[in-house]
Amino acid sequence: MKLYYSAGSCGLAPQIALREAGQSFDLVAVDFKTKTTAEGDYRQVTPKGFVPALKLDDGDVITEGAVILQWIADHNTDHDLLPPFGSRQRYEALEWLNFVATDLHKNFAVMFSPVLDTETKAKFAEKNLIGKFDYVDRHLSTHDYVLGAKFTVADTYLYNVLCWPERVGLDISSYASIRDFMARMEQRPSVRASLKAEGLLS
Ligand SMILES: N[C@@H](CCC(=O)N[C@@H](CS)C(=O)NCC(=O)O)C(=O)O
Repeated sequence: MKLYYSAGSCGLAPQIALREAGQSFDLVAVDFKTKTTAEGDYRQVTPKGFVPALKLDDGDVITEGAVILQWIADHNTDHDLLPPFGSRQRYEALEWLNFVATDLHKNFAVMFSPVLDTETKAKFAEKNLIGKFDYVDRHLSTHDYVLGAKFTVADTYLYNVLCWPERVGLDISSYASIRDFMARMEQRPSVRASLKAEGLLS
């Protein structure tokens, strides 16, 4: 199995999930500018050109981070990375995956845009991100992980995007529960190993 990623991007969450699932995998770095990897043209792997992509041993390729996370959980059920099919808790986890993908991840994408100026980005963040950090912080003030005591793949995605505020000039240090969540996640061997593999931790 191969996980296509780029250091510091949204490929971190599936990498953490694969490690939590005890899966062996190879990491393949993608150059965003040229859309190439050491293997060649990344668009041959996925015409979307985005990371993450998970290539299975039979050559099948799964894309979309939130879906890759569900695939990892559903193919490693002994690791309890998502609640059982049909349970209310499963839909709560899926709500979070969707919220992170659409309301956090994609709003962060605007903050990384090279075509917007700093002032526009600050206004955008004020309207589209800050209130969401308030919501996440409030939730985490009563939940160690997204679903409570139990770690799921939703935590990997939330952790992944909450690594980004500093990089886009947003100070979220006043959110104590987010800070505690990040520290809790960083105690997990899977997170530390993933950060190391991406060169983000020595
Ligand atoms: N819809 C995709 C979006 C993934 C995405 O935005 N990936 C970014 C990195 S976080 C990317 O590959 N960007 C490549 C580029 O900007 O050239 C998903 O949810 O997985």
